Amino acid sequence: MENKEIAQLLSETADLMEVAGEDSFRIRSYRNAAAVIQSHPERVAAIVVSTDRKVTDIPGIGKGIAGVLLEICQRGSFDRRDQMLAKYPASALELLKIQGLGPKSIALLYEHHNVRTVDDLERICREQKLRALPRMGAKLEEKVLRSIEAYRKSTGRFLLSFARRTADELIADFQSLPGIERAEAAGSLRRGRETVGDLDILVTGAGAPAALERIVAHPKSQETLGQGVNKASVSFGLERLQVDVRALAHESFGAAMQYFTGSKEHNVVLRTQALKQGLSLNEYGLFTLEGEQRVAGASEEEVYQRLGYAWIPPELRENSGEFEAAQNGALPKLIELADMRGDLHMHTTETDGKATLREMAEAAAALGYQYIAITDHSKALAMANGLDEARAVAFARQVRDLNREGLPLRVFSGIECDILRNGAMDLSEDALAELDLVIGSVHSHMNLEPAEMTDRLLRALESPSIRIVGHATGRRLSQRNSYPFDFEAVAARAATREVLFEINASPERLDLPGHLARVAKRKGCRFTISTDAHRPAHLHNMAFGVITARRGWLEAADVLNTRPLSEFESWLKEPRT
Ligand code: DGT
Ligand code: CA
Ligand code: CA
Ligand code: ZN
Repeated sequence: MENKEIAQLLSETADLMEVAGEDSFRIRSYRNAAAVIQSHPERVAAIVVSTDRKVTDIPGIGKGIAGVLLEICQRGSFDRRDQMLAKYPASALELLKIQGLGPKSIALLYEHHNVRTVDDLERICREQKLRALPRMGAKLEEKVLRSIEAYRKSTGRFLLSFARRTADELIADFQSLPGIERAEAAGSLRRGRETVGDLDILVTGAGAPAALERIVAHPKSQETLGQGVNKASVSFGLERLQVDVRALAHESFGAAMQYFTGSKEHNVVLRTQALKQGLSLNEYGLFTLEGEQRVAGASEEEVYQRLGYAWIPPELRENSGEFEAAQNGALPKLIELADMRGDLHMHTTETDGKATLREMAEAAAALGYQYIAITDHSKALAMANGLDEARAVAFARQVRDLNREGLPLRVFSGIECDILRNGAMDLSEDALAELDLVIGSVHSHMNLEPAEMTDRLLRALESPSIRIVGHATGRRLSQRNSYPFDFEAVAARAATREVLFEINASPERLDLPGHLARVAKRKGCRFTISTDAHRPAHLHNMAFGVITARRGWLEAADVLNTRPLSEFESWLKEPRT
């Protein structure tokens, strides 16, 4: 069993114990152990079962937890967890994912109204019974209903980053089998959607049938959902991500990639187009209607070309104008990861980051960047120890000195300055002017009326210092919807003020989403793509930001931090009013 899975069992149990109102000391010990195990560099399960090592040698793991770990390794669960699951249905864990509801509220709802599932919860809210409970109220009832809606939208879907990781793991596994020619992911993952419903993996070569055997027998496969000659489906990992694996003949690979990449809407148009030309298109190839002769299928390019289109990048296959563009030679030359020259949003130990400026600079230099901006938080984010004016100015000076002393790449002093509720910047313009780069972001008061939120953002755009709007919609994938506001009005003003939109590459955000980036581009906006890294490993998330930009039809020229250092510096020095 992997560390992550063990950690999950422990923290789920802690959650349920909290609902049960149990001793907080025990709860904390499970939570702490979960954190320790999750970040332990070695597989804890291996230590538990080894004869010459003791799991209690890991700092933070005591005798009690050691016993629990042994039980988990022996039978995949432990006493306490079984007790909790006997008391509360596993669906109570789901209730904890509804924003605005803590364990105490869930316990109350369970006690008074036998709320066991999200459906139960919704009914109780609609019947206005939640507001009558102690410390609740009508406002919370509304909030919970909105959270349920957000949760339903997200549920059953997985973050792109997680889907990518799982697919890469499986593809590497398949490729280690003999006789595998190609193994690739299709579906929404290949289109770069921000969340993915299930994985679609296609395999060719003499070894392809063995890949189907392999996925069914995989130690992490929880359940076989279907198994045939050409296809196997399993539910994979503790997260129960569905994985569909298809074995294909070499000459069908292109047609199959095309078909299973989708989207459905895109494929409908392409099939219709084929029929108009007397051809039929399916996952095996492109065929003549009479005689059923194959005219294309080994590669996607030949399928598109035979039908009169240039090859369409997967990120554009949403039936939103890509066919016209592909017919007229008007497809964009989409931005690529290799175009990126810098990363303009990251945090350090100065606020809530986990690494120092120098560590972040070294990690960024290793990625081949020419420059970065360090953009720690401002004082309104007190929880993150945000910078006040004095600290911000001192930080700018410190960065100037460090650059002189020598850094592995050029570092700019920046700040991610909070946009306050009224649209004012959190720090004085005098202080902001000392910094090289100012990102303005909303982190609070996200439940304003749309008109008020629009005004707030419009006012922020009037700041002489703001150069970039950070994660403009505020969404948190699977957790929180965007706050509603008039995006087009804000984009139009941003274009006039020459303030850029960030595409935040953090997998939980991917904000702006692709479709809004496209809207903003039409309004004349330009962009940055940055990771919002809180530790060096997060710098790799740039890839997800670039995919999101591609879904917004963006080219390298639309994105400021594809520019070489000299050009970026002249942009920084442009006079502002
Ligand atoms: P997802 O998994 O919900 O994130 O989205 P997709 O796009 O990966 O959808 P999925 O896994 O149901 O199907 C993969 C692709 O197969 C889909 O994008 C288009 C293609 N496809 C074409 N026709 C059909 C059809 O009739 N049914 C299904 N299920 N897929 C189809
Ligand atoms: Ca899929
Ligand atoms: Ca599928
Ligand atoms: Zn932020």
